[in-house]
Amino acid sequence: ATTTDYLALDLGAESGRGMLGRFDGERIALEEVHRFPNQPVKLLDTLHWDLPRLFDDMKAAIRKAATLSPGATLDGIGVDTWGVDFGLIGRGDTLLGNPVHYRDARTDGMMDAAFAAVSRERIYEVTGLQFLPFNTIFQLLALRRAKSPLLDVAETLLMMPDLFGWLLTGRRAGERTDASTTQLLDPRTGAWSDELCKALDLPRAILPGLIDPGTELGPLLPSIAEEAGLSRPVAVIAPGTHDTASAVAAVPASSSSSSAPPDWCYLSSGTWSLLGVEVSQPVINAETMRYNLTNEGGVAGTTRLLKNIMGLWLVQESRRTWARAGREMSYEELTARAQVAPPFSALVDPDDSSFLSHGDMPSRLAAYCKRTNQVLPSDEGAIVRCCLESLALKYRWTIERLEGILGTTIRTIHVVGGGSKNALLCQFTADACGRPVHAGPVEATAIGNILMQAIGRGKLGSIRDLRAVVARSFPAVVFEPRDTAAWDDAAGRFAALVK
Ligand code: LFR
Repeated sequence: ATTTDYLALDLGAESGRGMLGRFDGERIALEEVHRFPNQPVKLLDTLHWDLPRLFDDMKAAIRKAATLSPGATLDGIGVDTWGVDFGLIGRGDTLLGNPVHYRDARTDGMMDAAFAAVSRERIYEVTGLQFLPFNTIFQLLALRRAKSPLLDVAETLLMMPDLFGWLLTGRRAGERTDASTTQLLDPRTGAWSDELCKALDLPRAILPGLIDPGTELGPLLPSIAEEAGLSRPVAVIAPGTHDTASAVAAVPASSSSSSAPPDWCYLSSGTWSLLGVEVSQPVINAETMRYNLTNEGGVAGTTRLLKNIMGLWLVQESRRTWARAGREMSYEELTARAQVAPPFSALVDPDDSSFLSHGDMPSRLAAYCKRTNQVLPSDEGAIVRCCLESLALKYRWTIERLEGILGTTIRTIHVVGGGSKNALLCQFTADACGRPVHAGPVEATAIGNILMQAIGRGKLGSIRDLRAVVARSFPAVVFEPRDTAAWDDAAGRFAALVK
């Protein structure tokens, strides 16, 4: 069989990477061609993404991929990023400012402002999306309330991956999986919600036309192709452009049947921990609202019923705090110290809103512990251990809620993404949840991106085939549960913390 070559441009909140995937019809071989930091920039009081820098790094990745692929050709290029953030485009292809970081404080108070115009229940009923203060809907409301001039002149809103797609091709389109993170899309009709736009006075006309994952956006602009040294035109294909959609597409499980919920869950583990189940229809009811579960759009018409759990952000931001104070440590070193720290000294609900923004994380963890009559030890190992144990306990809590809502039993946890490399967290997860953890692949997001391009090009048939390719190419590492009694005790303590 002929092999085909695809480039995934996968941008995460901490770093981006260009991954070249060579697909021979059976297996995929992956090569990292370029890795680059993603450093937000504060301008006056607002935290921005550094779009020009990131785009330049994407072009560097294309250049390197062209050098590595035989004949300097590619069969596709696809972009995925985190959700909710966007850029605005005005007349004559004018980019209106740099996109703002979802952790920026501009959305403070916006959820309540929205609920004054349309009830929380109604927003949930229409969108099925969990309430996170940074959802696009609240960012747009913040712009409106600040009387931003941008909204007066914007022609088109493009989500981050669509924005890069536009810079690569000149075409404006909204890919569905990322559109589903806005809280402005009705998952039942698949259309933008006129009702919510009207109720909140948001400009419905700037929301783009929608395309499905696997759609060719257009050819790479000739000037970029030439700059990269590509020998012939390359198609830019929209994968599941929301990183979580791509990551879950590449979970090496047997695909869900079309009706019954599957007996496995996924945990896409990176800056965030996205834990949930793949379902065939959105599940929107009083319980999913109560537990703030979300229904995000997946590839091939699937829905991800999941919870956003604060994730390794707790450790990443602690590490940055220590580094600023001159105590620089690698993740490996921090994890090794956590491993030998005493168990269950203090527990936190990782999703406490005080942990959301940038800044001194250890102090916020300590303040949380104080508020809940616990003492957080001051050494780094104990703090990281507290974060990892608390995450594992929140995973258990979430799985139990999902099982109750779906009336199903979850037997296996598939952990994908960077966090699947953290053996301590994987073991904690298996122990806390009393279920085996199948860890890997680490680069699930890039793999899902690449194989969705292959589907778009007709080289692969279905999501089931896609997952079989992943399972053949990347054997999982299995962590069996042990030591579950100690975790049962901790789970009792933990439950009291979660409101
Ligand atoms: C993960 C992710 C989550 C989304 C968060 C913010 O990278 O895309 O799915 O809730 O980032 O956009």
